[in-house]
Amino acid sequence: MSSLALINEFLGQPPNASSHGYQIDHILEFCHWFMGALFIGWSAFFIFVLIRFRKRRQPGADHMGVRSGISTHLEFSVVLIEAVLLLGFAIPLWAKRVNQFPPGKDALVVHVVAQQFSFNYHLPGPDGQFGRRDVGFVSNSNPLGLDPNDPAGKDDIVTTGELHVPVNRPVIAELSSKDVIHDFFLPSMRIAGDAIPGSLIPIWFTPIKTGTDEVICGQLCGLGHYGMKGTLVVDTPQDYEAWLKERAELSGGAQSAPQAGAPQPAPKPENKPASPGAPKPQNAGKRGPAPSPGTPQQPQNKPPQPAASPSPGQL
Ligand SMILES: [Cu+2]
Repeated sequence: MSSLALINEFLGQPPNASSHGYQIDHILEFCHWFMGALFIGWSAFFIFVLIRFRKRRQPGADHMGVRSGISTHLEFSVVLIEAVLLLGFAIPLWAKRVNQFPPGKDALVVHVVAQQFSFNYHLPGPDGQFGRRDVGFVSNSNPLGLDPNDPAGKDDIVTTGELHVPVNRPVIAELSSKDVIHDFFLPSMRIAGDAIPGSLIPIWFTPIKTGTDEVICGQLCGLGHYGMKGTLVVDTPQDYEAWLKERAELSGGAQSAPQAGAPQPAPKPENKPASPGAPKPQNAGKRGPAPSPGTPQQPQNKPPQPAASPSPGQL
């Protein structure tokens, strides 16, 4: 870290590992110094007026108040600096995060499905197509409810706890949740996004350093929240290919051709009259238990290609 990152270091920020993170670090660093300067300035002013206008020296109240314009100028400067920070830096940075998604074919698209108390990852495998997911298929061995009858899902990769991504390639993570609201937070990537049941919320970042980083849940989500951590491993392209191959072999064994009488989805929530406010698909505000982790829904922030998958052969 440079000497300009003293406060970030003091606050325990892990070193930045994403392409946009330095901008966030600059804003954080500047805001802290600015707030520090304001704190010292206002404190000094407060002490000054306590002494200057003490009763012994100023027995009668002065109803005219300050005659010079200096306080107006000072306050205006503070407002101006804050406006520049907000309009010039914070809002453009945020707008780029939510509006300018990289094209799906250039990016690695991964579905992140949070649950109490871990993160599951769904990758499309060599064919670049995400297999269908249905809540009816969810079991201990199939945490995301991958449909064993869907050919597109045969080569899909599902992992829990650890996600590998290649360095220098944009990653689009589409967030959803199986139970309550979680928050997929990658401190070293300077990015976070809420994982909300019934919604698909995309976030994106480009890792620029290989290494192992922490993934944490940034939303109090239950008793086990403190332990809801995972690992993000940023690999060289070669290591990433090797990991993909290894995972594909592993999941190929686990999710190979369904046996005769392949499982059919269990009754859907629609068939459960007990469920209050019977779920309507795409009703993001719906209440009720166990939303489907995989039912395709419209992303709220609309990346250019919601169901975007890397083109075949890229993985
Ligand atoms: Cu959580």
